[in-house]
Amino acid sequence: MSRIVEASLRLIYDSRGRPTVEATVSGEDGGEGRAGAPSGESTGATEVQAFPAGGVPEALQRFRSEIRPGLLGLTIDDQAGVDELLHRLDGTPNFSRVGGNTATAISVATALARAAEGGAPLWRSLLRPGMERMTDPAIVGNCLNGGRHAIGGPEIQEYHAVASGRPPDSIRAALEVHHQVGERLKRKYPGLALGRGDEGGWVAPLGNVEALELLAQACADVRDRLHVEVHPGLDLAASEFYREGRYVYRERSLDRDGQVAFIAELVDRFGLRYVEDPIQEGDFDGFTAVTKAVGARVLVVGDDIYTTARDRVAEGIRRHASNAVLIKVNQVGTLTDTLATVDLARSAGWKTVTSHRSGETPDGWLAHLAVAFGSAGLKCGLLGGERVAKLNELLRLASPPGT
Ligand code: 2PG
Ligand code: MG
Repeated sequence: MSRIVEASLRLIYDSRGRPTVEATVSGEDGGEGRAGAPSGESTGATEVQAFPAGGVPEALQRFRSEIRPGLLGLTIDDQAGVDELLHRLDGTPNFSRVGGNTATAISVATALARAAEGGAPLWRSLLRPGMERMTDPAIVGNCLNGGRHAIGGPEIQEYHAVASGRPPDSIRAALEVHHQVGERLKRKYPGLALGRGDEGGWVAPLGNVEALELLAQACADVRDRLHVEVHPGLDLAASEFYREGRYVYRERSLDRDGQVAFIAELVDRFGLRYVEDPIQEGDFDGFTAVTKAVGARVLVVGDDIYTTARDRVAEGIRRHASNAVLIKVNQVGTLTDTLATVDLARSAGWKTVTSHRSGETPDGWLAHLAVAFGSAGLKCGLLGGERVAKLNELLRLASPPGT
C-alpha cells in the first residue's frame, strides 16, 4: 500500500495550442505517473465539462486548495478511491467545478504511478477480466479531415483507413493510405495549396462522396500491395451538420430516412468497415435504423450519443442502437467511470474503440488503454507528433524489450 506523497497539476498546451492540464502523481515507493488531458472540438452534449467556468487558472487553484490535500491521504493502489474523491470534491453531475480534464489527468497519472511501482506496463495493470494476453486493436487512422476539424473540407468530419493485423503491419498500411491520399490529391489539384486538419488528415475542397471515393481507391491499392486488410471508415459527427430536422450537406440535405439510406449506400458502394456517429446524438431510433440496415457487416460506433457514459450505453444496448461504443476518458472524467462503461459494453457483446481527441498531447498512454480494454480499434490519427506518439507506443507494446 503505497501512499500518494506528492501530486501536482500544471498548465500545458494541446496540439491546437490551447491550454489544458497535466498531472503528476508520486507514490511513497518511488513510482511516478504523469498524464496530460486532451480536448475535444466536436464535443457531445452530454459529456462532462472540460474545465470550470474560470478555465485552467480556476482548475489549478481548485487543485491546490482542495484536491491535492485530499489526494495526499490516499494510496496509489486505490484507483476507485482517487476517482471517488474527485467526484466528491466536485459535487456536480458533470465535473463543472473540478473540470473533466483535471479529473482525467489525475486519474490516469495515478494509474501510471501504480503501474510504475509494480514494474508493469499500464495496460497490464488495467487488463479487463477474462483477458490474459495482449490483443491487437485495429488502427482507425484519420486520412482526410472535414467538419469542425478543418477549414474548407467536406461536412463529414473524418475519413479513416481502418487497418487490422499486427501493429507493425496495420500501422504501416494505415500510414501508406495517408501518403497515397496525399499523392492523389496532388495529382488532382496540381499547384493547389493543400492543408492538414486538426487530426493530421488532409484537407481539400472535395465533396463528401468524392473524398470517400479517393480514400477507398487508396485503401484498395495499399491492400493489394501490402496484403493487409485496410478498408475505409467514417466518423460523420452528424450532430455538427444537423439543422432543423435535416442533415445538411453542401450537395443536398436529407431527412432521417434519407440519411439512413445514404449510409447504407456508402457501406455497399465503398465497402466501409467503420461508421461512427452517422446520426445526430439525440436520435437513438435513427441509430437503431442504421444498425439494423448495416450492423451485420460494419462497426456502427456511437460517440456523441453515448459520451462514454455507462447509463447512455445501457440505453443504447436496450435499444440495439449500435454494436460499438467510442471510449474517451475525458468524456466522463475518470478511469473508474470509463472502465464501468467498457465492462458493460463487453458484457453485451459490443466492441469498444478507444479514442484520442482532436486536441491532443504527446502522451502515449492511450495505446495502453486500447490494449487493456481489449478494444477492437485504437482511433488516434496518423500524422503529427501527438498522433504518432500513440502509434509508436503501440509498437513498443507489441515488441517489448528482449523480443
Ligand atoms: C470525435 C473526436 C476525435 P473531438 O469526434 O470522434 O476524432 O473529435 O475530439 O473534437 O470530439
Ligand atoms: Mg466522433
